Amino acid sequence: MPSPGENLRINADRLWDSLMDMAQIGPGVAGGNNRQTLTDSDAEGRALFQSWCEAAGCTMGLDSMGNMFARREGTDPDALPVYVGSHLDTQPTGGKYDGVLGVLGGLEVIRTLNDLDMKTRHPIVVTNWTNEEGTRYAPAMLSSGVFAGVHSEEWAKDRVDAEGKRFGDELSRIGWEGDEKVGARKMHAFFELHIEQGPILEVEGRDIGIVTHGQGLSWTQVTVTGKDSHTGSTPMPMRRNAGLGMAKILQKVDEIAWSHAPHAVGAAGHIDVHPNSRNVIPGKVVFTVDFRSPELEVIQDMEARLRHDGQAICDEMGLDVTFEKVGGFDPVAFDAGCVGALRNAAERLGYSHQDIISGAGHDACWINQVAPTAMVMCPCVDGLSHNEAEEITRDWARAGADVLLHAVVETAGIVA
Ligand code: HGY
Ligand code: MN
Ligand code: MN
Repeated sequence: MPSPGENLRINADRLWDSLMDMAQIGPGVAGGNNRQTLTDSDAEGRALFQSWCEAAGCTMGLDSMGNMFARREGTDPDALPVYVGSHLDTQPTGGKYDGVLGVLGGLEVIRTLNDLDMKTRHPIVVTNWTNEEGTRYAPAMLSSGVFAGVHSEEWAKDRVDAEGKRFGDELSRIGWEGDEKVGARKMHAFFELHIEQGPILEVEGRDIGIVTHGQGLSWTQVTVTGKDSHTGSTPMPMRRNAGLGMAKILQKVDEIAWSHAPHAVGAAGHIDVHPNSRNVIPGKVVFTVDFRSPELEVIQDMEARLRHDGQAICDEMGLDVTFEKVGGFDPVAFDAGCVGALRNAAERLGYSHQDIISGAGHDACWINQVAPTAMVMCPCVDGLSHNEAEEITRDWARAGADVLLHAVVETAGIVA
């Protein structure tokens, strides 16, 4: 089958307009987005996405985890579809492009093929995965994980948020729980376009990152228990300060990550202090340690040292401590064929590019377990993401979507 010509390009203004229109839904307080999963704004964003897909002639599917599928027919209805997509949910102080660029970049592929009345042998399906972020409901990439058979649907639907609201109940409440059995769909391939969420591509002056691997992730929830008491009248030797115990453990987390420089990273982004009152020694602190590395044995070493050193710190301070693994996945190597299709596309289109390892986790990391999968990245300004000031340029969005278009079309097979 013919390769797409180098003049096959997306409509960059249309893509940008759609990104800006979607950004109006679930606005943040500083120019970004707070469109957290299974909220009313998530439902609103889903409805807008569905209206665009239907306007583009797609037929819609919805599975029992709320994963959305917009299908453009191919000439061979029996051929497994090429899937393309990402996520529309955001962090509470999220940006306009994390995830959204991949979903709307996939829709732009469909829109461009419609403009040109181009046919492909394999159908193409644009996907919105529910709860990629894992911020309201841990773990991250929850629904693509259920789709890939990593989590059971029952376990996923029993996850609760900070207010005790159950995932399954919230999915049903917003009206986006489908009848389709999650994971029943079979894929010819899956491609995901995503912003880098780090500084490498911008610093190197590259338009495109060809993602060969995704680093592994480990989330350990730590609960330190001491004793609530008065910050003024409790003598220092009598204190059982869970907050201080957490501080010492987080210092150790930083040391552990640095000990595996330059690739390993570690921090805690989620911290709940109880009772969180100005004049009460914290009697209980719950926090999640996020370790990542491209090497599995490094992740395992960091997890083990957290437990060992954290226990020693708490023993010495007379504190109780528990450790619970609440999320994680091994480092990922993406499909060489799909990676090659993306790299050939960047070459053909004349975009500067380099291979890169993804620092963030993505739905593609799980889908890679059930279908040939690869990712393409574009830079983001100052490498900033998970921040309302997240920004990209129109040209970076164009480059990423052009490369995605070529790889998807080539993999789906152009029917002249
Ligand atoms: O945590 C991650 O890497 C992703 O942004 N959910
Ligand atoms: Mn993302
Ligand atoms: Mn994210």
